[in-house]
Amino acid sequence: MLVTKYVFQPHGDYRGQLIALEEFKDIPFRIKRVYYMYDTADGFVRGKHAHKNLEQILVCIHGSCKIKLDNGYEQKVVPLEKPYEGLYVPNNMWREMYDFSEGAVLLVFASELYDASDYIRDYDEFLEFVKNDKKE
Ligand code: T46
Repeated sequence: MLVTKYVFQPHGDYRGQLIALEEFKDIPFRIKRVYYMYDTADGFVRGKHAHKNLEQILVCIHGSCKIKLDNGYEQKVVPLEKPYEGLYVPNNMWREMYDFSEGAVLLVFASELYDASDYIRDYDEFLEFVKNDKKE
């Protein structure tokens, strides 16, 4: 399974680091929504769903966490631990976020507005969905 990780260019100087992200340049889609999670309770797993139509870039801008990606055929665990690394998560991809370090902040750039009906929250339904998608 191909996993795409972006390495963003920091504009560093003697004051510290700054990263600027622009749609279609650094982020490969129009950014319609940005959200972030923090204060994640110890031991909890977030996500556990897939999207039918949503592209995202995940950046752990502080601390670290792990992302499990599953396309219905293969699984991969991607650690996110650098504020200059972004993980691309396409549609039809089951995702789980876990192992958040203390103080971790996970920032997400999304290609679509929030739409509760775009989520597939049942794993068997997800497997069925990707199987049928491949047939088309
Ligand atoms: C994803 C992973 C990486 C909103 O009202 N608007 C939003 O844009 C989002 C993302 C969430 N919410 C509400 C819906 C729930 O009541 O916030 C609450 C927590 O959302 P959820 O349980 O979906 O959070 P995660 O961390 O399981 O999943 C989120 C995104 O929802 C999802 O699209 O890919 O992060």
